[in-house]
Amino acid sequence: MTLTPDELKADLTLEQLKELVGLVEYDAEGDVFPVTGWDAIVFVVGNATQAAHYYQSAWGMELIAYSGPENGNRDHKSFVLRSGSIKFVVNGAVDPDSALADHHRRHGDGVVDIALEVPDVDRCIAQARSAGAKVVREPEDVTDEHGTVRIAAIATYGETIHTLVDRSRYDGPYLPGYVARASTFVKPAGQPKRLFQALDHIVGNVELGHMDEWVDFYNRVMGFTNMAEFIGDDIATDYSALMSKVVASGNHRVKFPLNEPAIAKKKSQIDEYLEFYRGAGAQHLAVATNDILASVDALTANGVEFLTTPDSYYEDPELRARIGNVRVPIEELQKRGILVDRDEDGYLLQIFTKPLGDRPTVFFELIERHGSLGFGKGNFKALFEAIEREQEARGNL
Ligand code: TYF
Ligand code: FE
Repeated sequence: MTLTPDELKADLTLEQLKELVGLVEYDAEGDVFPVTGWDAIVFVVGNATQAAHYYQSAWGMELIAYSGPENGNRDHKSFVLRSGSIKFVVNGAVDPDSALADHHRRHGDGVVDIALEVPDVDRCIAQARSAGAKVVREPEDVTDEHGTVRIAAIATYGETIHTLVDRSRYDGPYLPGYVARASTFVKPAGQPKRLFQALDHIVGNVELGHMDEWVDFYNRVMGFTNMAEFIGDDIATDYSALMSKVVASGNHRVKFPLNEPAIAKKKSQIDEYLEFYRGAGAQHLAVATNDILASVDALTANGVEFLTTPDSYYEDPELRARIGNVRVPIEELQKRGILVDRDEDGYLLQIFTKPLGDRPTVFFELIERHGSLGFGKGNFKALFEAIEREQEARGNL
């Protein structure tokens, strides 16, 4: 396993990345759809100019590229931001007749494209097509003075797509059509260099009864394998009101939990999402940090709001016994509302933000892994109770 160019640029070592996001060794021979890693996560937002500021000022991201009316793109503004090995792209309509304006009216702020870097775009498209996937962009070379990218795209759940990019012959800041652009924003003194270093997983919410269909899509079309962690009927009816299964690329760089609503005692948070997003879409992005305490402190100081965790969670003797020793006293986690879970491979620390935009749809998770390859199964009850408190405050429970 080697590092991708973006991981190299982020000064990560393979060992650090393995620890951060839980990579596994796998046999690349026979992979029908080889994926190198995440390329970029593309958002449509109501105001990209201000969203780009938010991702810099609140999330400590760095502006690296731009496309907009000043360089010939009269349709929309597009800002490319980076933190460690992750790129976020925020797009907002300039032209009132832009398709993005329409997309935004229907879905609100959200993820339109989970772009993946692949070594062989044509091979992936041939595989996807033969497995019945919808190809929304045929493979093509796009060239500028920085070189050539080969690019194509397939549809996934809702109106979300996976762009597939081979950028091995390209050294521009993002894609042809973009110019390099640096942040003018000055970081607050004392803030860590980065608040997150990598992307761990992106969760998709799909309609009732469709989870297995999408698990099957990722199995058949993209050769992803199922991970052990899932939320079945048993957990669903008692408190989560959702079912969930996880698929991952061969080396686990790319992990996609997939949720569907479940009929339970309360209205499912997944139904609330589907109602306000107007269909299936990306629910949360989990970003990996190697110091979740410092990240939460900086984000909180920058005005980012997290779900709260009651003191009873930390005082539960069963939890304490199960968790054992972690790298800091439990009180340090309690002060910040950070959740902790342990499994046979190790432990993880995690915390969830409130929804990022105006609609109760997409949110972020911060995750610090110490060996655990899971998703915080032991925290599901406390987490879903916290989400339901928010849902209730919004009048959607
Ligand atoms: O990604 C996961 O599975 C965990 C748990 O609505 C989770 O972060 C699952 C569903 C959900 C929120 C969190
Ligand atoms: Fe998660």
